[in-house]
Amino acid sequence: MTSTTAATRETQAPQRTDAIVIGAGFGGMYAVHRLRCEGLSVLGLEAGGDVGGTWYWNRYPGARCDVTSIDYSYAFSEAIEQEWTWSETFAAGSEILAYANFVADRLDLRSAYRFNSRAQVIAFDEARQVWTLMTARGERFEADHLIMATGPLSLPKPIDIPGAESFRGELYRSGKWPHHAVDFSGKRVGLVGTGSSGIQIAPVVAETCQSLSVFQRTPSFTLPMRNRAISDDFAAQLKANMSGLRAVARNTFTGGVRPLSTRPLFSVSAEERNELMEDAWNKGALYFLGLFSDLLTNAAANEVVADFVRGKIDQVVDDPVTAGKLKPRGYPIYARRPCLDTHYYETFNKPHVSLVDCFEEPITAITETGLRTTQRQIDLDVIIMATGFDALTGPMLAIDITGRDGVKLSDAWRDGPRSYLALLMDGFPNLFIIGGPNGPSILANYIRLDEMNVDWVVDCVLHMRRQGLATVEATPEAVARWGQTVGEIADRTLYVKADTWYTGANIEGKPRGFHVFAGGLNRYAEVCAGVAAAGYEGCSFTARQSTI
Ligand code: N01
Repeated sequence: MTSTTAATRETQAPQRTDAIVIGAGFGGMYAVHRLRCEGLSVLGLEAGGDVGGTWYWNRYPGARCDVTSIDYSYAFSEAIEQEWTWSETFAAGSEILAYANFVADRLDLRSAYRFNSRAQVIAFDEARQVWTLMTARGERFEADHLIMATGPLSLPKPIDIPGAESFRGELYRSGKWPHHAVDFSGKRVGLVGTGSSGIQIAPVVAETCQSLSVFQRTPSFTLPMRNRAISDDFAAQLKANMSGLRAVARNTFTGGVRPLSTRPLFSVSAEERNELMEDAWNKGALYFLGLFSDLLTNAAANEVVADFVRGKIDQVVDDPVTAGKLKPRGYPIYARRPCLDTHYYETFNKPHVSLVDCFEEPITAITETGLRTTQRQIDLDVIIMATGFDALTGPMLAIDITGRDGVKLSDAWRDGPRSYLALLMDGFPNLFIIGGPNGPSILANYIRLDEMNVDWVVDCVLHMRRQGLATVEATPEAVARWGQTVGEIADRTLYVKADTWYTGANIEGKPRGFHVFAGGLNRYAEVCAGVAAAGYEGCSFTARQSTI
């Protein structure tokens, strides 16, 4: 872009719509659709080149959702449910992206969006009661309502190992994977990071590369996904029973139809629970995750299950030293996001795959020819950084947002994110968040949460229009009360016992805290519906100013 073009854009009158939706992931797409259905003018902005959100960016080999495809899909349209057929129980990233594209085509969503448009500076103009926005390309827009559907995991963590620019080979990041095919054959590959992304990447890359070195710092607990093809018969049965499945899912803790138990671990004998765990392990993670009710509240029960999984690592991995290093210790199972894998532990039995323990030998630099640890230089042709995200708050804080009285979001969230129901804030009128911090967020089925949040937001906007109201925001008291509720529930769980991206521990200098509502999606839905039914209790509105 020439500077003249940028200057011209800055002097042009900004385009004005009723609402701006930031993000073309599942939350943003549904927000655009619902607002348009209600007759509002909507502009969608998306930094990527097309729809899909996380699935647009995370195209790494082996990418697959750890929520079943039947749950990880929209429920708002029966027609779409009937027209789309999933091919596997856990869909691959490419199939989910194809689904996002199918929905975008079906509902003509792209016509509302500007792609390759990254929102950069956003400010509330109090005199005019309007949000003003400028993109990284200098385009300017205005709207009454601003809907942040920026996602919890859309900002990759910066590479914190020095020397990346000096590497002469190929360097990829799992969260910003290129759109072209990457050929690993005959190449020495180094994979840094063993969270959900790294654990999915390793087995696939190991199939074709010359050698794979997996750089592991904190070992993750991972469970066998046991993904299966969905037969035509089963797909037909699912479609025939979709409304019932959706009703069940809506009333669960996670928003999915997976099995859940009310049985505390120590309520059954050691022999019986071993049989239960063995059976569930063989059936797959979906069953294993729902075995006992108290794993996140009872440390002793948690340790029994953690030990079972460690025992499985011993059974699968041939080399006892490697098996020992792969075993997670020092934090409760499920306090970090449990990973679901396909042959991850088995991958370490391949002669060309090795594990580098970054606790014993931390990586000190990326060099011209590979990675250097405190003990040696490992020469590589390809480095894959699967090192995670500045999660939950990072994507919104990456935008320069200024609310009422010139208050910056970065100041309002200096000690951690503050919000009411994860939907509204105080001091940021008409700014709505979809899937935001302090909500069920990453503990829930995200698409169910997106739909729930969008419906609440759109209903609130319609309420305002009916009542002649100009702005809505949360009261400071409601924000404080909600923060306390979220904190009290978190403190009763083991989530707070691990250093994870859940708590901000993966980003240096980030305020620590578990800013996720751990009371269940079903409970959260009740609370949000109750607030709306009580006339938006905890919210303050201003009336529309007369123009006469
Ligand atoms: O990121 P992570 P992710 N040197 O933060 C390591 C979702 N997701 O992209 O823990 C060496 O979990 C870091 O080590 P440590 C899902 O919610 C879902 O894998 O900091 N290592 C860790 O091992 C998931 O939880 C799906 O000690 C370094 C890893 O990098 C979330 O995204 C698939 C390092 C980062 O793991 C994030 O997963 C993928 C360094 N300097 C993602 N810096 C599915 O649906 C970081 N690490 C299946």
